[in-house]
Amino acid sequence: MRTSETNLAHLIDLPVISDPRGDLTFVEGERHVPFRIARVYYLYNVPVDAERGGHAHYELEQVIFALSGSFRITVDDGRGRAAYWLRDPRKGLYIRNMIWREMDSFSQGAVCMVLASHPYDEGDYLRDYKSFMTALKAL
Ligand code: T46
Repeated sequence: MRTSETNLAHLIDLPVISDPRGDLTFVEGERHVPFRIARVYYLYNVPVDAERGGHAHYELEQVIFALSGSFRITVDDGRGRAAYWLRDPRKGLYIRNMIWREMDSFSQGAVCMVLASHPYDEGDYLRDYKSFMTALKAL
């Protein structure tokens, strides 16, 4: 696993095993990603003009992959923003808790897979930017 760091998020490079039959990439919780994987979900049939995300999580950590196609993720820690283009299925974006994220610019047919540290819990979401900033200040 190789990572490139920023304060807001970092990219994780997964292993790839290539042979004449194609490429194989695998991921193991607590080895390639820094948490036990409790949930996997994926986004597909996303219209190219769709905007997803627009929230943060109190506790949830995630690693986000573009299994096919590409899209942009903008991350925000309340002090600064950074944008990442995901387009390589071997590279995942690790986003810790208390980071606002927005996703857009999906290519036609893009497939986004997300590995998550916890089961789904709507109570873990901050879906309003002002509430996110207030929660950050309370930390
Ligand atoms: C994130 C980005 C990358 C469930 O019932 N179970 C689930 O595991 C998920 C992820 C969602 N849902 C429900 C909650 C909403 O009623 O599915 C509906 C759509 O979810 P949401 O609007 O949160 O979808 P996105 O694409 O904006 O955000 C999702 C994740 O929720 C979020 O954690 O970081 O993908």
